[in-house]
Amino acid sequence: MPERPHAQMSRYNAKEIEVKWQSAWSNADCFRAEEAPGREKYYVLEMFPYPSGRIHMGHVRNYTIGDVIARYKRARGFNVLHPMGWDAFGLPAENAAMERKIHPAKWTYDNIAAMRDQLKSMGLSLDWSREFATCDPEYYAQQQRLFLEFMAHDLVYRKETWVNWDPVDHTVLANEQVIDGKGWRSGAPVERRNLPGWFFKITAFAEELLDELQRMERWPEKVRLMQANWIGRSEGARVFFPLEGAPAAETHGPLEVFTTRPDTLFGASFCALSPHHPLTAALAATDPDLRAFVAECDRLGTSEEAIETAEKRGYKTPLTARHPLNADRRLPVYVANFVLMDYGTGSIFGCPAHDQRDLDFARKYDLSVTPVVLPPDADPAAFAIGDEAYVGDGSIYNSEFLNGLSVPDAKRRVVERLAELTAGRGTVQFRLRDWGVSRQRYWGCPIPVIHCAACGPVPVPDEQLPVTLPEDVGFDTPGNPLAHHPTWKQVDCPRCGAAAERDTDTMDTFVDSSWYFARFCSPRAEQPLDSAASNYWLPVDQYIGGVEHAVLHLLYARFFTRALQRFGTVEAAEPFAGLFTQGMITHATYRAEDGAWIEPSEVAQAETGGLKTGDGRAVTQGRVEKMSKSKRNTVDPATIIETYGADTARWFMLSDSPPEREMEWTDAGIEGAWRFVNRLWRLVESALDNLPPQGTPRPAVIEGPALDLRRQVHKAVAGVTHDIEAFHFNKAVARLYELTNGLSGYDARDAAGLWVLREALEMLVRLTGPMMPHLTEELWQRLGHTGLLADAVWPDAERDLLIEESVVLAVQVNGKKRATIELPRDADKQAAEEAALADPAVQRALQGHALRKVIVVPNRIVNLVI
Ligand code: ANZ
Ligand code: ZN
Repeated sequence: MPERPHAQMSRYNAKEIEVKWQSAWSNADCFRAEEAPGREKYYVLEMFPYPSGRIHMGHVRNYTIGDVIARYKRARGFNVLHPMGWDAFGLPAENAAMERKIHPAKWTYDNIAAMRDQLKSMGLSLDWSREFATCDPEYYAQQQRLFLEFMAHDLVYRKETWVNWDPVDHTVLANEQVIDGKGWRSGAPVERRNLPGWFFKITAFAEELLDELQRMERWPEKVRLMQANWIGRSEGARVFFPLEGAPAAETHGPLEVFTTRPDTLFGASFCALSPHHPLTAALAATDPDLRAFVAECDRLGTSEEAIETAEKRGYKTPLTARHPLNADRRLPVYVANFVLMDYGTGSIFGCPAHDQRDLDFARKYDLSVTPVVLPPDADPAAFAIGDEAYVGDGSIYNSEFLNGLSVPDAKRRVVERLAELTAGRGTVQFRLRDWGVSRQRYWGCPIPVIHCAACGPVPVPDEQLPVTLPEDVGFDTPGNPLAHHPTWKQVDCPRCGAAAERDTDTMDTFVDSSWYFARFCSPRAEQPLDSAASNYWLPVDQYIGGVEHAVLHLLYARFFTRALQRFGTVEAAEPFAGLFTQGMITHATYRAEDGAWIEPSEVAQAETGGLKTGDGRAVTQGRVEKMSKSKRNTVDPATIIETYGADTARWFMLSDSPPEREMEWTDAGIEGAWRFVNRLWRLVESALDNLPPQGTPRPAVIEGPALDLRRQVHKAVAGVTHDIEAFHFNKAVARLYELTNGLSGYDARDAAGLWVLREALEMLVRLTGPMMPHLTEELWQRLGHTGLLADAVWPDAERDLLIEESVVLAVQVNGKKRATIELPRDADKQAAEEAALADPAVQRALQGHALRKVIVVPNRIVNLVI
C-alpha cells in the first residue's frame, strides 16, 4: 500500500507523546516490583550514577541497554526488579563546598533532583519507589551496622600502614593522586606517614574469590582475567637465612624471604630488606646513613609503578646471611628500594642471573652472577649472562643435588629439602592486600567507633546508631572537618563511661557501592537487609556498567556478598550472575586556530565548505576520541532529548555498533534515527484507516506476497528475540529496519492481505517496544489496544513459518556420485559435510579412509576426497 503523502498526516510530536506515556506508566505503577515467591524473578541493574549534576552520554548508553533488557524480560513474563539510586558520597561535593560555599548535602541533593528528572525523561522502566542515595542517613546507618557486624566477625581490624600524606591539604592521597612525588591538588611534596586505619579482611577470601572466577560464565573473559591478576596468586616458598654480623641479627632470628623461584636458590648472591622492614628499623636506630637512605626511598611514594621504574638502589648493611643449603656461603644483606614491605615477607634473596631487577642491582653493586638454569640446547661451558637475565625454561645446573632437573621438578625437590632442614616451606602468596577504608574526609559514612584511652576502640552501641554527620562544618581549614569540629567527636566511652573520642574518619566510598544492590531488595528495612527479600531477588541476574570498574568495585562487591553469606544474611555467594560492560562513546574533536578545543554544538558549516564557529573563526576537525570535558567533544543528552526525544537517542545508541564496543556519536547518526522514528509513525498512521479491527480472526487462506510477509515477520520475531538475548542490539535494529523495508514495499490486496498487514505492524511495534518505548506505546494505542504495551507479553514466532525451503545436494566421493542429501536452503558448509558423512552409502564409499579434503558448493554438491 502506498504511503499517504506527508502533508495529510500529523507529524510525530516526540515531546508531547513521551511525557504522555511517562505519566501513564507512572500512574499505572507498572514498574513497581514486588516479591512473589513462586514467580520467576529477574533483577536488572545498571551501575548507579554519581550525582555530578547532569547525565552524560555514557549514562544514556548504560541505562538504555539496561532498559531494553528490563522491558524485554518483563514481556517474557519475569518478575523484574529494575531499581535506581545514587552513589552520593565523595570528594567532588566537598570540593564544591570549598569552592562555592555550598554545603555538600545541598549540592548533592540538588544534583540528584536534576538528574532524576533527566533520567525520567529517558522513559526508563524503573521502580522509583526503591530509590535511595548512599548519603541518606537511613542508608549509611545500615552501613554502620554492617561495619560493626564485619567487626564482630573479625573481618575488620585496625593497623598502621604507610600512606602518602599531603602536608598542605592534610590528607591521605591514593597512589593515583601522587604525581611526580607531589600532591595532585596542592603540588606539595608528598610525605610518607605511618597512620592507623581500619581494614577489611578481603584477603581471607582471596582463594575463593579467585576460584569462583572460573565458574562465572556470564562475565566477560577480560574482566575475569583482570580480577585474577589483581588477586595474583603465586606459588612459591618461604626460605630462612640465618643472620650474622650485627647485634640486631642476634635478636631477630633468621631472615625469612618469599620466593617464587626456589629452584634458583643456588644462584643467590645477596639478600635485600624493604626500607620498612623491622630489621631495617633496628639497624637504622644506630646508623644515620641508613636513616637518610630510608628517607630518600620514602620520597618515591608508595605506588608499585614508581618503585618499578625507579633506578634500583641499595644500602649495604653490616649483616650477612648464611645460605640455607650451604653453610659455607655468606651473602651480603642490603636494604633495597625495590623491595615492598607489604608483599610476601618484605625481604628477598636476589638471583641476578634469572631476575632482571636483581641483575641490574648486582651489576651496580658488583655482585656475583651465577646462572643456574641452562636454556635448552645451550652449552653449559659457554652460557653466560650479559645485560639480560634469563627468565625462560631449561634444566638446572651449578646447583648440587638439583642438577639436571627441570624447573618445576627442582622447585619441588628444593622445597622438600628445605622442609627436611626446617629451613623453609612451600607457600601460596596473594598479591591482593586487605582493603584500607579509613578516609580523612567529611562527605562519607562515619566509622561507628569510639576511641577510649582505657578500653581502646569500642563499637558504637546499636541504640546510638546512626552516627550522623554534623551539619555545622566549615571547609576553610585544610584537613578533615570532622576532626576540627569543636564538639562532635567528644563522647563518653560506651564501655567505661570515661571521656573518649569518636573515630573522625569516614569510609571509602567503595564501601557504599559494595552492597547497594542488596539494599535495593529491601530499601526501607530497619536492618541492613531483609533476608526474605534479598534471597528472593539476589543475585543480580544482569549487571551493566563500565569496564573501568572491572577490578575494585566488582571485587569489593563480591567480597561483601561472600562475607554476608558467611554471616548467614544472604544465600547467594556471588552478587552478579551476569555482567555486561558497555563500550565508550566517542565523538570528533574540533579546534580553533589558536588550538583551543571547540564544542561540537559551536561548530557550523562555513560558506567555503570548511568549518567555523558561530562567531566566524575557522575550525579544524581532529580525531574521533572518547567524549571528555577536557577535549570538549561532548554532546549533552538533555539537548538531544529536547530536540529529538528520548526514543531517537535510545534508538541511535543501540543501532550503531555492538554495545560492548566504542560507538561514535554523529549528527548524521542521530538524524538517521529521527528519520526512522518518523517513518515508523507514518507507516502505521497511513495504514490505520484500512486495517481490520483489532482481534479479527486469522483468515483461513493466506498466500502469495501476504504469506511472504508473514514469513518475514515471524523470522524477525525469532531473530530479534535471539539478538536481544545475546546483547546484539545493533543486529536487532538492523532486522527491524529490514522488516520496515519489507512493509513499505508491501501491497495488501484483499482482506487477508490487510489482516497480515495488521499483524506485521503490530509485531513491528512490539519488537521495537523495548528500544523505543514511547513511540511504540502510542502506536499500540492507535492500533486499537486498550492495555499498555509495557504490560503486553512478548510475541512468539510461529514455528512453521520459520521452516526454510529445502534443497537436494549430490554427494561425491573422489568425483563419483554416491548419494543425495536434503538440507535447508543455504545451509552452511559444516552442516552439509556432516549430513554427507552421516549417509550410509557415503560411509561405505569412504571405506574408513581419512578425508583429505572436503569441497562444498552451497545448495549443489558436496565433494569428499580421500
Ligand atoms: C628469588 C628469585 C629468583 C625471584 C628469580 C624471582 C626470580 P611474584 O611473581 O609477583 O609473586 N619478591 C618477593 N617479595 C618481594 C617484595 N616484598 N618486594 C619485591 N619483590 C619481592 O614475585 C615473586 C618474586 O618477587 C619473588 O621470587 C622475589 O624474587 C620477589 F630468578 O625470589 B624471587
Ligand atoms: Zn573506656
